[in-house]
Amino acid sequence: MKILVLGADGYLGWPTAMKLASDGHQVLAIDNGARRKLTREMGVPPLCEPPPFNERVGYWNSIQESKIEFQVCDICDYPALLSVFKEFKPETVVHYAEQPSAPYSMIGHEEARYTLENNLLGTLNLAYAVKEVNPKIHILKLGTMGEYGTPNIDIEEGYLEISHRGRTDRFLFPRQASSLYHTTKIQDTDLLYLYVRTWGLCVTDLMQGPVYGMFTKEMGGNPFLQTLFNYDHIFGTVLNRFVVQAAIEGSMVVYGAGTQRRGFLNLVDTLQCVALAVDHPPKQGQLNIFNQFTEVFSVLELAERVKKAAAELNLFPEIEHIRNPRVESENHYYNPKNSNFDSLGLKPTYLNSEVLKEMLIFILEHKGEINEEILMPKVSWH
Ligand code: USQ
Repeated sequence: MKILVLGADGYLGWPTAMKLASDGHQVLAIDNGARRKLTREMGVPPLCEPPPFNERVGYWNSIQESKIEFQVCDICDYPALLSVFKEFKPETVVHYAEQPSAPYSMIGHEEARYTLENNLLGTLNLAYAVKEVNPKIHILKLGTMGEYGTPNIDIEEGYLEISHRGRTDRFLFPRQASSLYHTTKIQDTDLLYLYVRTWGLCVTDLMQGPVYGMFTKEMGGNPFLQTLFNYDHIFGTVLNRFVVQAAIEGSMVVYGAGTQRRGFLNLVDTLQCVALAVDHPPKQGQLNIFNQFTEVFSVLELAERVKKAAAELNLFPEIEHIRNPRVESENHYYNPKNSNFDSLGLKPTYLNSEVLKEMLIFILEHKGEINEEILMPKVSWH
């Protein structure tokens, strides 16, 4: 299949491009360098920054049969995006090209404006390019479990049937996010749903939980093929941060009580889910929504698991609770469904000591490169 990967230089985009190429697809990887630029501007570089996008793709192509084409393109530039579509003629588009950080989106007006503009305009341009070039192209869009928030009812996969005054209808599941970033994902879903109903587009929206991990089969332990691994307070996801904090025997910083619960998954399962979704496109005029996580944990449970795995390596980090810099529920009901990927055949990689120790050992080897100044949160919602 001809697959366009938008945002192919990022934490998820690069491993996805390699995986889809290895699976035999013809991959065109697109990126505008935003993730590296933002982390540079904020002074929060990733651990062992891999070579620039063009060099990384060039290196992959020099050692692999399955080549990846690449192009620098900002999807907010509609004429540029349209010409990519017209030349490459993709059958599937995987869309990761968004500002992905909740804390970044809450820094101030400029960051909020950028997040809103970048994420919504990119999605709008994508919908228009697909309509213009071929409405049958399958759009695979990365959404987030954070769109649902933490409602006091079970979270279904995308839709909810509601009976009201004797009548029944099916709606998008109620959404109530707790950051501007997560809100742009809700708005993306609304935009795509509009064009699914109006133009008959064919969309899969992946409601993904926080991802952890740094290794995939295609990287093969090669530092040139490593993904961007952020552990800072803006771009690092919680478990990746805890593992780095544990490796330096610092404090694993739990926001508030740590009783807030989320659905997590390993990076390798993100790739599995995307590959399964590529192989199972919706019908024309259909929006499929899949909840993409494998296990639910509270933040405190994660910290305790990391502490236990670290002890097996003679590392003794502390768990430190600080006032929650975010406005989010800490004590809440949480029962999200995730049976769609199970029925497509997902084989989860569960979080255990071995998974954590493999990460800890890698991080220990690069301990000297860890910047302790970027660990404590400096962005507050309050
Ligand atoms: N948290 C801590 N300590 C930390 C960092 C986070 O206790 O050092 C807590 C947060 O308060 C939150 C939870 O851990 O309750 C998850 O935070 P996170 O930073 O790992 O995840 P989040 O900001 O929600 O965003 C991440 C990705 C985003 C993706 C989302 C999935 O950055 O792109 O959409 O996970 S979800 O959270 O399900 O919406």
